[in-house]
Amino acid sequence: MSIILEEISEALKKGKAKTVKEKVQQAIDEGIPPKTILDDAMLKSMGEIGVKFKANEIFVPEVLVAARALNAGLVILEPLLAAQGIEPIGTAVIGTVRGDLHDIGKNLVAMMLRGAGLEVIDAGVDVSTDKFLELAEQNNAQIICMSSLLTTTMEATGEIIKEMEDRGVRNKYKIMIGGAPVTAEFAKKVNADYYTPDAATAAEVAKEIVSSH
Ligand code: B1M
Repeated sequence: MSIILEEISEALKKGKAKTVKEKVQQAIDEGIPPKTILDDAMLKSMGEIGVKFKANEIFVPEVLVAARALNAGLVILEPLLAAQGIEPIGTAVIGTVRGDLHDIGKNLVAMMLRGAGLEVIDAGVDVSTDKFLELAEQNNAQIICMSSLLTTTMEATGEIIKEMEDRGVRNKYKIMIGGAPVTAEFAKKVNADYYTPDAATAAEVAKEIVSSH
């Protein structure tokens, strides 16, 4: 890997957003293709962050600063990638379900999905069935991701899936659910397609879903 790509990678892993932004610009000025910068420096190092996070070698704050650094570089790369017709690998809509205002975990999942190369439409918190479906439809999403942190709102996840079934649109999307009280058993009970315990696993599974879609 060229020195500049290594520098971007290191700065991203250390969460140095300003350095990432400057070095990404420098790499572009040196003629390195935006896709190479994205894949070989940024997504690769974000993937490494995910692996360490999963192994409890680093924690939420480190992931958040790395994700912020990733976003700083993406601001420069995205218009160039779009101009070259380089598409994200897939699209996911993510939100915290209705009645629930917790968004730290949901934001982490969104960042990891972006880090895996997906376009992520963030519906925010307290998200209704209508909102999930409207955004999924508008953006041709393949995946709907629902987060819930309360034992009460976890039930809303099941209700939203049931409402999707009643409207005949359930099978248009793969549904992934997660959040502290959610389990694989619960996901099965409410007919979600996937349960993932953390943001890094969510990104891995999302990547698999869109590549087999
Ligand atoms: Co609240 N809260 N809170 N809270 N809060 C909990 C969840 C609670 C366990 C605290 C406790 O009592 N010990 C408890 C829930 C109890 C229960 O239901 N059994 C609780 C409660 C009761 C409440 C209120 C009802 C309190 C009140 O007002 N009486 C209230 C509810 C408001 C509402 O939502 N309607 C409330 C409010 C709040 C704050 C606003 C103060 C704040 C939220 C701020 C914010 O999010 N912007 C807050 C916080 C911060 C917490 C705790 C302390 C931390 C949650 C968090 O962000 N964790 C929490 C206690 C705790 O967990 N220690 C608590 C860090 C985050 C990275 O983890 O979100 O689990 P988490 O995400 C993980 C995984 O779960 C997973 O990936 C992430 C990591 O990789 N994941 C997914 C998450 N979503 C996923 C989706 C996926 C896949 C994986 O696929 C789609």
